[in-house]
Amino acid sequence: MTQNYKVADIGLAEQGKMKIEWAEARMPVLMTLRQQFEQTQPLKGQRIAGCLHVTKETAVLIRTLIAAGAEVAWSGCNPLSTNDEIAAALAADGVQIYAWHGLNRDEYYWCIDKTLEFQPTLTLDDGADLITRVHTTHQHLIPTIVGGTEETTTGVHRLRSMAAAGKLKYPVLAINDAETKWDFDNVYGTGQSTLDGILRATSVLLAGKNVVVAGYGHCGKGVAMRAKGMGAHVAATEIKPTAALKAVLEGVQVLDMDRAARWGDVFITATGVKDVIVGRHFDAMRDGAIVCNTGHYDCEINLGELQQRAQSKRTIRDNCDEYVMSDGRRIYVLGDGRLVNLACAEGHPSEVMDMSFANQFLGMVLMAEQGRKLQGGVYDVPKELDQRIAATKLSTLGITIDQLTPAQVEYSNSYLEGT
Ligand code: RBV
Repeated sequence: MTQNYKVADIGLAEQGKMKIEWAEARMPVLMTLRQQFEQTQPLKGQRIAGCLHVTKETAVLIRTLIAAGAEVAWSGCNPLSTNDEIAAALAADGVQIYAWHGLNRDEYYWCIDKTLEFQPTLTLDDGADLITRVHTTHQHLIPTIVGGTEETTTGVHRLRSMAAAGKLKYPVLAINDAETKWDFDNVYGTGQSTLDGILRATSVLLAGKNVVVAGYGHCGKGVAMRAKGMGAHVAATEIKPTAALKAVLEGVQVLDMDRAARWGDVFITATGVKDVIVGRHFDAMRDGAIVCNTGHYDCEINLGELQQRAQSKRTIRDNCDEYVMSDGRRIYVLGDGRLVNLACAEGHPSEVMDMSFANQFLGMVLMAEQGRKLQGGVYDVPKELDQRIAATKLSTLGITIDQLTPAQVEYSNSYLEGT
């Protein structure tokens, strides 16, 4: 029998299974959906190709998709985010998975292409690399794909550009834009896990440090909030006037990067744009500066320009490279400038991924049922689905909320009531 997986070490499966069990106990919404849809099998007959970080939380999503009837083939969506124990556990359970930590660019696309050999009917993306691959090298698959989903801000942005150019050939749900995704995952998930990654890679004291957050979107805001909570002085850099103003009114000083480069001890990029920190910024940084990225792609920090300036480079701790400049200053780069929360820690906590992946799961069900009727393009997650996920999360937390009385409904719909 040919092996339908490629992972680092299948012998790690038992550790992986325990980690998945740990996550399952913290993802009650997804587990509720699993129980519900095991009966009705809405994904029966669907072949799902997924390209999303291979973490314990993703494993819970994969198990839920399978429980609802789908066949699944999976690859990671970042060379450094695969947890090898989880990949082994999934392979041991019979999932077609092609993912290992530290793969190179060619191997990365080889893994994605393996999942496309499986001729998916649905695609599930984080960063849109899989959809892009379908639309460039595997266009023959488009007629049999009914729809897709996209997890993250950067991916949704790419897909909207593709759709505007008339190039997106099947419907894709923008999971990122669901309120139960961006308002929680991007803020609290990124906030905590980014600091978790920095601390695991460096173990520095954050209290009293000058922390520069590049980009004050939902992710940057979450990181800034948590860094402040740890006692750091926080500054943000921005290109969007309204975002910069929000930072100011939330007590975060705003600097341009040239000034921030001189001021900061720790730099975290969260912009989704390339070349946010470049050579002249490295020239201005103080000795011991720590630089990392929490945006989807690794282009935010221009490591080529750092490399050119550096006299030497060594890995001084796990996931922490020391670059020594010609004047003796040392600059530390974490996780090769890739998503620091996934490269250096475990990604977002299970409790928050519970809601993101409930959206992914229900998004897949929706696309299986309705994708055929939709044109190519980017679609929003229906509002009622968002509220349903939030309501389930609340009930699993044992929290009850009020309901409008008929009189209150009438009041809120009336335009005649005044003082
Ligand atoms: N992300 N997934 C995890 N633990 O599985 N952590 C973070 C996990 C996702 C998150 O939803 C974000 O939008 C995306 O990674 C960025 O690639």
